[in-house]
This record gives sequence, structure tokens and C-alpha cells, in this order.
Amino acid sequence: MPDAATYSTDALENIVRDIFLRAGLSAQQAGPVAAVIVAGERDNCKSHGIYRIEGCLRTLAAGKVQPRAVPVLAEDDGTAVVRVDARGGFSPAAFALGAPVLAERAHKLGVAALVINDCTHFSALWPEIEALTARGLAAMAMCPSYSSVAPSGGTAPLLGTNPFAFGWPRGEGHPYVFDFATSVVARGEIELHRRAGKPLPEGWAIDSDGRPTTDPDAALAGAMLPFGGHKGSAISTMIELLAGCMIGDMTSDAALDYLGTTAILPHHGELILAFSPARFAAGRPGDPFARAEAFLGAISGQGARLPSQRRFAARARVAAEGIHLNADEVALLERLRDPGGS
Ligand code: NDP
Ligand code: PYC
Repeated sequence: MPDAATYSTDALENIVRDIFLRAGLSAQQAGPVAAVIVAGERDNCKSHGIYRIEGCLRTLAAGKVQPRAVPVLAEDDGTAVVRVDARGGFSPAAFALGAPVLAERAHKLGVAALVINDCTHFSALWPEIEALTARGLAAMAMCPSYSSVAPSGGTAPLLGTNPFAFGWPRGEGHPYVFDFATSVVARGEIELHRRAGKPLPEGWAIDSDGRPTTDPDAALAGAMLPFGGHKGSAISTMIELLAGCMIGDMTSDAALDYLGTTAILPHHGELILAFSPARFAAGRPGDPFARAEAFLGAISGQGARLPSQRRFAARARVAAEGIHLNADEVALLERLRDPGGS
């Protein structure tokens, strides 16, 4: 068993990219996938960090993601809807292609949308949100997943864990960003509890008979629950409608039918919206950014923490100390780097 180890972000990204290149991904796919996974690990978002590498490889082995897909930007008609066909590849490469056009269009028109179709999507949404706040835009992102969450009052999986994220730019400072699953937690958290042999907190899931459970295996076989009861259930349904039905892509039930299992990563589309606060506030009193600072300051002034502060603190720690991986995580990386064990 190897020892725990510490890596720079660049070194870990190189290792993860190499694993994907050896698995047959093109450089265009492997680079952005490695970057979001290592960003998750760097920001201490374990449910979307290096633990996801195996899910990506399983999806590849199942033939459900195209490792050398070349995403294509749809013919540009100059309107607010920018569309990228991921051609069955991973979403990060498609986002990298579409984001600059989305940003340009949002600054020009005030609001614009990026539609990504036909992608495998496994990542946290905040890296995409931060790419847009860094360009001075407010942004929202959402996508379905695969059926694993019972609607509020229901008994069986139908909704996905459907993440929703929002960001507001704050000049040179860290943006205001929240990013959450519309289930009580991300499904990755259930799997991490299962691996650690830990029971789930109450209220996360029901078993396959619809009874509350704290057993991760029973939860994975049953259904997760939406956050906030009927309210989270409605937001999750909105995501199915906007980022599934409206963009002509799979809803979570269709994604599960297509994949036949939740053991690999979901396939569907994604919707990302970008807003220019300067354009929306034009002609109105007050600078929107200064007003936002006063408002966010009032939240912090009460001693409340802003979302993403934990992440940004983790990022600062890693900049000083590197990314610490425990012995199990190092062993995982070594096994994936050298699957034959030579
Ligand atoms: P969490 O519940 O851990 O966090 C949700 C958000 O709330 C974060 O922005 C977090 O900031 C913030 N937050 C947490 N605690 C507090 C607090 N006390 N005060 C203020 N803000 C707080 O996330 P989830 O488990 O719901 O989701 C984790 C990730 O999983 C997300 O990044 C999501 O995109 C991803 N996901 C992806 C899916 C996909 O299909 N691609 C599906 C489902 C989830 P901070 O990080 O700083 O704690
Ligand atoms: O953690 O719920 C989750 C998830 C599903 C797809 C990617 N992440």
C-alpha cells in the first residue's frame, strides 16, 4: 500500500490527463475532463474529484461516451441561443468551445444561452460558472442527470439529482457562487458513504419499498429525496423541462433508459445562461456591482458564510500546501496509471 502524498495542482492534472489519454481519449477531451476533476479535488469537493475517474472509464468501457468526439458549434445566427453539439463526448470540451461565444453574445445582447447537446456530464457546475463570472457576467447552469430521486410525495426514482448553479462577478474578488444538487445531496455523497461503511443521515433517501433508510446500499437501490420537499422537487422538475424537453435532449428518465444502469455516468444536455448586469441596469439608478457588494456585505455582516467560501478557502490552502491525497486515493491513482500492475 503506498503512502499518502501531496501533489501540486499541475502535477495531479498531468497524472489524471495521462490516465485518460492512455484510455483512448483525445487531447481535446482528456484535458478539460482532467481539469474539472482536479479542480474538484483542489476545492475539496470530493464527490466530483478523483473518485470520478473510474466512472469516466466505466462509461468509456460501456461504449456510452465517445472518447475522441470533436464538439461542433452550430452555425451562428447571431441570436441569443448558442448551441454546441458535443457529439457524444464529455461536456467540458463542449463547454470550452461554446463559452467564449456565450460570453461575447451575453455582453452584446444582455442575455444569452449556451445549449450543449448529446454529452456525458459528470462534473460540478461551478467551474463553468466561474469561467463566466471571470468575464464579468452573472450566470446560471443546470442539467438533468438520470432517474435516482423520487419526486416529493412519490416513492420511486424519476427525477435526477439535477444540479443548479448561479454566479455573480465580484471584480478582483472571488465571485458569489452556489452550486448544488436538487436532491438533499449529490449521489456521489451516497457512494462515498457506502465506500466508507458509514450510515447516511436521516432524510436523504428511501429504500425500494419507499421506506426511509440510512443504509447507502438500500438508498442506491431505492431513491434519493429532493432537498426542501416540494420546493426542491419543483426546481428539479423545472430543470427537466428547461434542460431536457426545451433543449431537445434527454430528461433523466430517458437518460436512465438509454444507459440501462446508474453505474456509469449520465448522458443528456445542459443549459447555461449568462447575463450582463451592466446591460440590465443601464439607465437605472445605482451601479449593480456596487449594490451587490453592499448586499453581500450585509449577509457576511451577520456572521453568515457565503456559499463557495469553504471551496475558496480550500483552494487557498492548496496553493500554499498542495493537494493531499490519502493512501487509498494514491493507491487508486497508481492502479489507474498502471492497470496491468507492471
Ligand atoms: P453541497 O450541499 O455540499 O453544497 C451546495 C452549495 O451550498 C455549495 O455552493 C456550498 O458552498 C454551499 N454551502 C454549503 N454549506 C453552506 C453553508 N453552511 N452556508 C452557505 N453556503 C453553504 O453540494 P451538493 O452535495 O448538493 O452538490 C455537490 C456538487 O455536486 C455540486 O458541485 C453539483 O454541481 C454536483 N452535482 C453534479 C451533478 C451532475 O449531474 N453533473 C448532479 C448532482 C450534483 P461550499 O462548496 O463552499 O461549501
Ligand atoms: O453526484 O449526483 C451526482 C452526480 C450525478 C451525475 C454526476 N454527479
